[in-house]
Parts: sequence; structure tokens; C-alpha cells
Amino acid sequence: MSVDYNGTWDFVSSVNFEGYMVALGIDFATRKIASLLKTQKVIKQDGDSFTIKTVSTFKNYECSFKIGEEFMEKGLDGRTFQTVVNWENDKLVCVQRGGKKNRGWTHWIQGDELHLELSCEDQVCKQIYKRTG
Ligand code: YOG
Repeated sequence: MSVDYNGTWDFVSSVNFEGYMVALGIDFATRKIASLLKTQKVIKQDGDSFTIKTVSTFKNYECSFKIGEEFMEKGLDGRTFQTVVNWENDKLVCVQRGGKKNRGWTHWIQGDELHLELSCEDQVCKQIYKRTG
């Protein structure tokens, strides 16, 4: 695993976060607040062990996992599901089963950018973060 995700990554851009939140059933008022947030990702990686913190002025979310080991996750939408994250080459590919259909995310690094695709049902949200630490 040559890629190192360790670092602090600041929000740059987002496409279709709204569609992703609608697919998750997030209410209108919460979506309006969430859509304005400049979230930060703080990632700690030790080999195949990860902690990803999603930090914002509204809510924070933290998720720890080991590659290939399934665990129960409780999402910000209140649902619980079975989550597993695997390497696909240098990409981190997360599958979240048992709640919504086709739910998961993929991270990859491109230069000094952290890319994220969040999926739920037929919606895909694409976000880009830039390394600041
Ligand atoms: O990250 O899956 O990096 O865990 C998506 C929020 C908005 C709260 C956050 C606060 C889904 C209101 C992505 C956003 C919408 C909306 C900042 C978390 C639910 C509620 C916390 C995520 C992965 C990949 C690692």
C-alpha cells in the first residue's frame, strides 16, 4: 500500500451533495445547513488501520476501520448498516450494506487532492479536498 492518506484535508468542492442527502432521507432544513458546510477530513492511517474524522461547525463524524474487516456503522442519517472497506489498487472502497441500496464511498488521492465519491441508491456526490496538514 504505497499511498499515504494521513493528513488534514480541507474542503474544495462538492457536486450533488443535495442528491445524496435526499436519497438518504435528510430533511430540508438539515440539507440547507449541511450544503453550506466546508467540511474537513482528518485521516489517521497506520498500515491497514484507519480513522477518518469528518469535521464541521455543525456536526462531526468519526469512523474507524481495518481493511477487510466488516463492522456495524451508525451513519449521520441514524441508520445502522454493515460496513467494509477494501483496497482497490490505491483506492479505498467502502460498501455499506443493510440500510439503503447501493450505499458506500470511495476515496483516492490525486496529487495533493483527496477525492471522495459518496453513493446512495442512484445518487453520486463527488467531493474534492486539498491537503493542508
Ligand atoms: O465519510 O461518509 O470520508 O466516514 C455525509 C453526511 C451533515 C449532517 C458525511 C454534516 C450525510 C447532516 C460524509 C456533515 C448526510 C446530513 C459533516 C461522512 C447526513 C446527514 C459531518 C462519510 C466517510 C468518507 C468516512
